[in-house]
Amino acid sequence: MAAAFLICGIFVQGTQAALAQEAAGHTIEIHAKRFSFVPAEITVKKGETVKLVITSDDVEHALVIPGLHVNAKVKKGQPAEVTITPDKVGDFDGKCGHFCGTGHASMTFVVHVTNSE
Ligand SMILES: [Cu+2]
Repeated sequence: MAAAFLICGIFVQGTQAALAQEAAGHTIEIHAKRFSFVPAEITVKKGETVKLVITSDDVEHALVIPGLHVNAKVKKGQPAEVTITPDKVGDFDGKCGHFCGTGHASMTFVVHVTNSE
């Protein structure tokens, strides 16, 4: 009886840890700087939850990815966090959504969403 409880306890603990990891997904750090995002493209799997942490290295920027419903203001000294779980395979174009100077239009970003297999 005691042994059964013990095994059960270990199993539950392991499952909770796995679930917590799954929910958290993984984090991708992106830096915004006149006039580019670094990295300028990322690849994520369909159905996978990914947290994007966007940091400005100079002035205010924004990361806008219409196809993934992302619109994040990125103020200097205030990293922005966005969580995405893409449900479609494809390439989703993003760009800077806050005018930041002459090269603003060249601040592009791409999310490649691939099949989970
Ligand atoms: Cu800009």
